[in-house]
Amino acid sequence: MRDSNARALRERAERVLPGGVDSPVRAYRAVPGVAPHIVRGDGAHVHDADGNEFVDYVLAYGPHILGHQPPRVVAAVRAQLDCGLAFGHTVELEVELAERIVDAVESVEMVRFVTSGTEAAMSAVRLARAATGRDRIVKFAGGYHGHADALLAEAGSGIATLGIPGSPGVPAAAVASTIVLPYNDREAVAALFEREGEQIAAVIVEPVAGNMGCVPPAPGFLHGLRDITSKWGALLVFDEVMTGFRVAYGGAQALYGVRPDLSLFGKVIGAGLPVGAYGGSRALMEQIAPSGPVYQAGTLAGSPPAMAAGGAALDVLREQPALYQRLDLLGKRLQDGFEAAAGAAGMQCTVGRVGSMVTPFLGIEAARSFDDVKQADRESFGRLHAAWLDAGVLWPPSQFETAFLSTTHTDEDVDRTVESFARTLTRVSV
Ligand code: KE4
Repeated sequence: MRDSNARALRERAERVLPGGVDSPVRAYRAVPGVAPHIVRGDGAHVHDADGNEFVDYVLAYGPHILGHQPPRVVAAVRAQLDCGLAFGHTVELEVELAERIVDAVESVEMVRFVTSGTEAAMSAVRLARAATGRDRIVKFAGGYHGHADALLAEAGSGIATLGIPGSPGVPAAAVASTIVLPYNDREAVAALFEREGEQIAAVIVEPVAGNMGCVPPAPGFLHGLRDITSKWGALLVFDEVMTGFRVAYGGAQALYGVRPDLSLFGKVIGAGLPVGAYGGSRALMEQIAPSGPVYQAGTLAGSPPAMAAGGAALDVLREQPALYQRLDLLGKRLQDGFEAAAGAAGMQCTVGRVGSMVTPFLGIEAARSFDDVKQADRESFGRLHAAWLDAGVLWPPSQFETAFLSTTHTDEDVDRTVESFARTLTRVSV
């Protein structure tokens, strides 16, 4: 892989952007390679300034479920650009996208759009605290809900990738009401609520963990959270920023049959443009200003081009439900390939997967919690990632990030990825 332009861009970027990036994971600090200088994406592939082409499993960390530049999305955005970018007034596109989400997600009667998953999470926590009159919130180790102070305790994603315990600048008071438990540990949640359930406003959870690599919920875990929170009058918040409209059109809550009180969305509902959203019952959501007293606002919330993009993407997914079967088949092909290759190489490997969210964990046999995945062989992952870069496979540059497939990936893309994985395993000492 040629990378002189990538190196030049990184050097220039590091002079004006901290770490040369606008989001830490893009700095490739946990892997040997240099982040490619991507100039164009189409379908499942991206092209860089050095003339390399990659099959893309980053997909901007989730939005591009339909691949890069899906025609319906591009056309919708182009049409909106001809009308204007932002007006500071409600436009029909916002209402249409909200109606699609309300129609798709049974637990959601109203939504509020914001411009990131972080804003959605912080707003939902504020609403849960206001609605219950309680302060404490429960999150799970390795769970990532954006970078708002209260939620940065033992977070996943970039915090885990960089191995930083939390973040300087977050006052102890900001996380004093945040309780962190092990993911998939229903008993720990039950015991906590027995001790202090009447002080807990909400449990916030990724229904499929995607920010410690892909870790599916253990059988009964999500139903257990629903039962416990209902019993104690706490709210259950599903962070579906990554899983919403990805693992099923109705999200993970439809897939697992658990009805949360509040849901977060992002990524797919913006199809690559900045969007976040939180939603729930009318009784809860009408407590948000100006209907109610809980304040939240945003200059570019409900951005018309972003609403156009998300609306077009959801239309394609709703009109073609077979796309979810296709995504699951591709994900299974990738998982089966990884498992067969690891078996043939006599290497320990467990693959976390739900639909088109996939992560191979090298050197461990099970990945049920953050403690489990922290035991994975990150050095071997780094060598695998570098080999994939050389082979034209763009994989998230961290063991603690989920890879994604799109409806434009082909069996050949997947097979090429597995072949490179197999070749590398024979050289990687695990
Ligand atoms: P943003 O503020 O980055 O839009 O969303 C935060 C967020 C909230 N909840 C979940 C489940 C998420 O996955 C995210 C963001 N995901 C990461 C990928 N692990 C974004 C990538 C990045 O930080 O650059």
